[in-house]
Amino acid sequence: MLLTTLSIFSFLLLSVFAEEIPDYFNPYAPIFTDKEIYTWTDKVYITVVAPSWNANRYGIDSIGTQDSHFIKIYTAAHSLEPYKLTETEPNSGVFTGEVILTGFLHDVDNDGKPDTNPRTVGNGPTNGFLEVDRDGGLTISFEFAEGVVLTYSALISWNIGEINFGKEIYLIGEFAQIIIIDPDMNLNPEAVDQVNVEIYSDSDIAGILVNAIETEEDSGLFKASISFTQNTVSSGNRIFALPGDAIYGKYEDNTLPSPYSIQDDLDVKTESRLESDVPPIQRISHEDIFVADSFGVPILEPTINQQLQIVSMIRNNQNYFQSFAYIIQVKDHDGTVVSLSWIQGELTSDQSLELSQSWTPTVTGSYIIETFVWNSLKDPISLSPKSSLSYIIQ
Ligand SMILES: [Ca+2]
Ligand SMILES: [Ca+2]
Ligand SMILES: [Ca+2]
Ligand SMILES: [Ca+2]
Repeated sequence: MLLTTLSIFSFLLLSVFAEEIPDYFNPYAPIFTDKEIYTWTDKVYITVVAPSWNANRYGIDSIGTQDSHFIKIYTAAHSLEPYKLTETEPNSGVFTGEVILTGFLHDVDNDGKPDTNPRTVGNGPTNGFLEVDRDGGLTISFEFAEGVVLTYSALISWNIGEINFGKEIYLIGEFAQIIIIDPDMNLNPEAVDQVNVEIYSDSDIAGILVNAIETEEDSGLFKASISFTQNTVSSGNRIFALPGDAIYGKYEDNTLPSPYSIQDDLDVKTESRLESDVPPIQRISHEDIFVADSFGVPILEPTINQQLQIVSMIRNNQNYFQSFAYIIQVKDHDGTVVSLSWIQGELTSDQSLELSQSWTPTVTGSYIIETFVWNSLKDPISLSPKSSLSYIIQ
């Protein structure tokens, strides 16, 4: 049978070479792979265009295992030979196969244990495994005809991982998506892999460790969904974060390309922000101010040298903590500020708070009392509309 096939092949080859042959018979370019650069654990799809090896137009032929016409798939240190490729259709003359690269022993998540299973085994067309190094290449050779060996090489390299949040800003109540792209962590191209990612916030620097799951068996793209809490501690995929916090994602890449060393690692980081779903100006409500005595009894006709309390009530309209700076400013009829003071503090979820500040007028006349609620004195954002009230001091 083998002899028959070979003799038919020889005949075809001779007759083909006897004529001026079309380009696709060019023996120096018929081996292809699906990529030019592979990572250490990729699946490699191989195609060889060899119409002259289509011995039977009505049946599926194969190449690579016939004596002295072996296909060899190899690196500097490891080799699969012979390796069979099979015809895609009975009369295509196109032969394909797959090989899974298995890398070398290496700890990819820094837990002290290697995470790969390097092995070199298989005879094709789809059952091959081949150990490869971080750098260097992979070569496929095919002894196409007596003394004519075709070779094709692809490169192997690790990649620097990327990390991103799905959005630049998240609102309270939304889920955040963290995305890590590192083809080197697609350790098994036929199964869903996962990577670890650290998530932390300004309010919880310790943060959480989250598993990001590969989106498909062979994608090298990993995702995790994160929720935010303002009322409970961080746990699982839930991170404690307050509005205004930066949210951080950090991936430790232990598979770095040259010139990094194989043992090097690199923290790859990204940042997003959590914002309140309540517009800033509505976050705190602010009741009308009034002037009272030290017992809180309103004074309708204040007089000079009387110690007055400027009283108001503020309320947090959010179900989480809010820091504030409450500013009280008194201006005389010329617009000159005669008293300026502030109170800084924090409101818990939906908390109401009565605030009072004393003022003792020393000159008769008309005054305007104004109050403002900001988030802080340093980086002020108004959390409530300004309140003002006119008084005549007698
Ligand atoms: Ca055929
Ligand atoms: Ca490990
Ligand atoms: Ca995978
Ligand atoms: Ca990597």
